[in-house]
Amino acid sequence: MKTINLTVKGMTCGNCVKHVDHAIRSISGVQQVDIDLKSAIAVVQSSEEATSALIIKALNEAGYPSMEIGPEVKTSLANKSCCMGESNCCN
Ligand SMILES: [Cu+2]
Repeated sequence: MKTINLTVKGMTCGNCVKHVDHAIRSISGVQQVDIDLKSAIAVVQSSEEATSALIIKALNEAGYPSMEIGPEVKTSLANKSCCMGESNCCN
């Protein structure tokens, strides 16, 4: 098992989170996906089979450009999303 941390652009509501979750889980080898909407970060637990390149490609195709980040970037990105948990910001 390994952990892949990603920033995901374009998530503005719970539906986006579902789409991103679904896109990531479609990659074989992915075991668990945790997505934080506010900080625009997805944390993926997977086997070696699932690479960050495959996940990023799937997310790009789903319309959510993403980038792999190290675990240390997580905190500095917190609270920088435009939406901050509002429910209707996806228009
Ligand atoms: Cu949305």
